[in-house]
Amino acid sequence: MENEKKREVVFSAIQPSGTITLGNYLGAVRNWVAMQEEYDCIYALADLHTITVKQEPAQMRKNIIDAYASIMACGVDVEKSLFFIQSHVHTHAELAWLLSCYTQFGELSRMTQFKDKSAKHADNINAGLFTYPVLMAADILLYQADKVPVGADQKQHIELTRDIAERFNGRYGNVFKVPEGFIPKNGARVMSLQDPSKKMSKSDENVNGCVHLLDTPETIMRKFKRAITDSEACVRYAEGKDGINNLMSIYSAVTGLTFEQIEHDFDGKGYGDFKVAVGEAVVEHLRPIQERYNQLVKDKAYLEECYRKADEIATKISRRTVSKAMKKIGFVL
Ligand code: ATP
Ligand code: LTN
Repeated sequence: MENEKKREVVFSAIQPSGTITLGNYLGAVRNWVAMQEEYDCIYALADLHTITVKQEPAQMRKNIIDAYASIMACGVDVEKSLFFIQSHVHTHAELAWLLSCYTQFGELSRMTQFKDKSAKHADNINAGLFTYPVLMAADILLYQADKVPVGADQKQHIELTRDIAERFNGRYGNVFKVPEGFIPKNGARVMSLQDPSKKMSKSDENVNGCVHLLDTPETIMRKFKRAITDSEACVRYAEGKDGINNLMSIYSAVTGLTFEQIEHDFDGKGYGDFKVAVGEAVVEHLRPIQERYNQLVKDKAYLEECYRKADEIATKISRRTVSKAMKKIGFVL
């Protein structure tokens, strides 16, 4: 028999902190789907991460199930990949504690997401918000992941994960695989439609800035028609044209057209026509995802069957890494 090459492991996660956005989809989830063919993929709903900001219990329960169904609707296939719920797999919290003792206060203080989120939630700068990247490092290192598909905003957290892994390995020998981030060329940083200097975010206070995967076609069209642009009225990609650059990136990501082709197709046309075209392309791209979502979310028993199965397998795989790390540290197992 031919010696089959072992496939590389991919790990990523998303917080079920609200409905999934076009930014989450183009920056991360779309790549999760594409990578399933070539890699052994492991994906999680990072529900433990969400409580670093205030959550309302009933809404949180709904968000978790909705996010699970949404990600499946995007094309994460539970027959090909593991897709589990972080809090059900207890090794995540365990390894996070261990790794927190190998992470420096100074390193965590430099994380820009912590600085941004503590400015935004000044009344609740809890220890979890600060140690958030350690839990994320644990998520990744538990599965000995080679590649981590994320949007550009997570680059700093991936570098920290590598530093923690290298530090631990330096002291105890080869315990963790040192992972690499996988950031897409197009779509890595989808910006707010209302303030193109800020990333599109689930928690944007201006609802028109953010397109959600499950927005109705009318809502999507309205948000794109109102998108902030500039006064040049010429569809071309250039420095200082953040609004148009963002719309061109979105259009390119959903149609596969290059920037040159887009500039050519819209030569002589105004921003009004372009915004309608981008809106329509996004509506069409999301239509099959929304249809699948509407079917999946009706069958709660099936969703539960899927995550319970994955939770169990993830527990088994990740337990091996925790045991190895604990043994090396000096715990009596
Ligand atoms: P929150 O607004 O609650 O902080 P978030 O929308 O920033 O959440 P996460 O759930 O933490 O996102 O991120 C899931 C994935 O989506 C990550 O890989 C992240 O890099 C990616 N992502 C988030 N926002 C964008 C964006 N605007 N453009 C591209 N990728 C994004
Ligand atoms: N922090 C991530 C979500 C996340 C994640 C992970 C991403 C939690 N654990 C592990 C990749 C790998 C975010 O996108 N804000």
